[in-house]
Amino acid sequence: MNQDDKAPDHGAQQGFGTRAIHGGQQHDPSTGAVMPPVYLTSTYAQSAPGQHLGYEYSRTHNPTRTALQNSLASLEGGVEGLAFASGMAAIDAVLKLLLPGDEVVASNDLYGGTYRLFTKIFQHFGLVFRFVDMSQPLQVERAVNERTRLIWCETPTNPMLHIADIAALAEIKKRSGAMLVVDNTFASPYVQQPLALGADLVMHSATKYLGGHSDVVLGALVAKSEHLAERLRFVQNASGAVPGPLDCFLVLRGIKTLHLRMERHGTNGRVVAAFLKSHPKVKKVHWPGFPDHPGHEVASRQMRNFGGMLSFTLKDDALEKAFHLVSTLQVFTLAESLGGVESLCGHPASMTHASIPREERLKSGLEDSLIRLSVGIEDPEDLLADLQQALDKL
Ligand code: P1T
Repeated sequence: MNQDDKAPDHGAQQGFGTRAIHGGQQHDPSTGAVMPPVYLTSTYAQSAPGQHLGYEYSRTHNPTRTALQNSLASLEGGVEGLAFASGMAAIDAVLKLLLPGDEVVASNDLYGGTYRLFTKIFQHFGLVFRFVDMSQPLQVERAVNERTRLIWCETPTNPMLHIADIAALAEIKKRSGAMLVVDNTFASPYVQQPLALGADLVMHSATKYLGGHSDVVLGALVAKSEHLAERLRFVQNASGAVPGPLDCFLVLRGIKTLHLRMERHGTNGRVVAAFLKSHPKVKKVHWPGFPDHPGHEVASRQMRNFGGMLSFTLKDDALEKAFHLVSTLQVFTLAESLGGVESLCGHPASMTHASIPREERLKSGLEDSLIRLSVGIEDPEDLLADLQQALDKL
């Protein structure tokens, strides 16, 4: 497989499931292996200086990574996919396209690590961040000025499940000349296609739904234009935060069942959300599938289903009760991360979002007692029974 070979164009016209399995893939030319070999090599022989088969050094290119990157491009409908050592490394690469004085308008509800990277690292290099409620396009419009280079959007957001209208943001970015990046981690490419809605770049923590089995940490970007892909490819190689070939293989294997898993995450998410909403000990459930969710209309338009993520608070808001609940669940494991086949629960204020100051968390509605669920693909009755037993013990 030559890294310059463009993946066979299985085409956006083929269905998502077919692309998840075949998109950008070719059988190994030397053996016919159906899955790409895990190329555990750091370097490649040259017959004379500069004479090689398209691969020189594995920071720059590795055939297993090429196979994954081609798959990512096919799934998101972009010109090129780029894989990174983690989701954070992918975000880091995007921010490195900017210069001191450039401004970023970002969602005020974001994964805690993204907020930390923005405010504790890139702010020190002279970038300016403006955090707004992206479910209100007017707030974005007001925050954008002639120095804005990037609009950074999570939708649905982590952990409040706020919904931003990607097509409306794309209109704003067109007028401003900024680049629109969508962190598509919570939705996955099966559920939401940001590039088709006008975004320039999609980012993923592939650690989550793309990998799908909680066994790998990896990040991804998919660019809509060749120009953007080229700039990011430069950063990927120059900074060097690339994933190893085994990790690329694991994500590629996960992707092959993405469509099936996301269907089940969606139906289980719906069942769990409805159960919690009707439970007398639950105060509020954040899930965009409810008709009374403020983002429901936009989510119905831009998402294929409402995914498997939700968050909720208990009545009387006692922090000890939230701690008790997450510690009493048995099928749901108390752990960071999301998007795997197994159900997880978490307490964002002390875990995934602890690096965001409390005043900032409260601005986006992230209360101290909020509980987040990543609903897996187990039998739904067992998930409900687990929640019931834990709520009964409060
Ligand atoms: O963990 P990593 O692969 O580096 O991805 C970072 C990241 C980026 N964007 C979103 C929306 C994320 O949720 C994450 C990682 N999130 C968790 C670990 C979590 O439990 O929320």
